[in-house]
Amino acid sequence: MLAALLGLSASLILATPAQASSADCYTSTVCLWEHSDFTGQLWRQYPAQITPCRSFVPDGFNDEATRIWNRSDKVINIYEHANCKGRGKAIFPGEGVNFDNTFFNDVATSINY
Ligand SMILES: [Ca+2]
Repeated sequence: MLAALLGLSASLILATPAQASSADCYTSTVCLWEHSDFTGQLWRQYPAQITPCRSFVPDGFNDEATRIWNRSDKVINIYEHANCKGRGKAIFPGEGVNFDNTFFNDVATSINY
């Protein structure tokens, strides 16, 4: 089951801006949107794909995230720098956070759990 999910999600890292909405954040994934209203570019992965640390740079999503929704059962951490360094923020299972007007708006560069 997990292998099937991983294979499927490889093509689902980024949705096109015209498609992105909260409905595109699937059960058990971690989703980040470019804008606070769930629009713009969407980055989406399963927790197994962000360990031990995943950078947003190769995904074209560096310093873009403004909203996060953690639909996984893991505590997710985002970081201001690559290699999961710098200031971090924990996002708990089921938690959604809007980074507008916070330090983390357009700052996240890497993620892990
Ligand atoms: Ca943004």
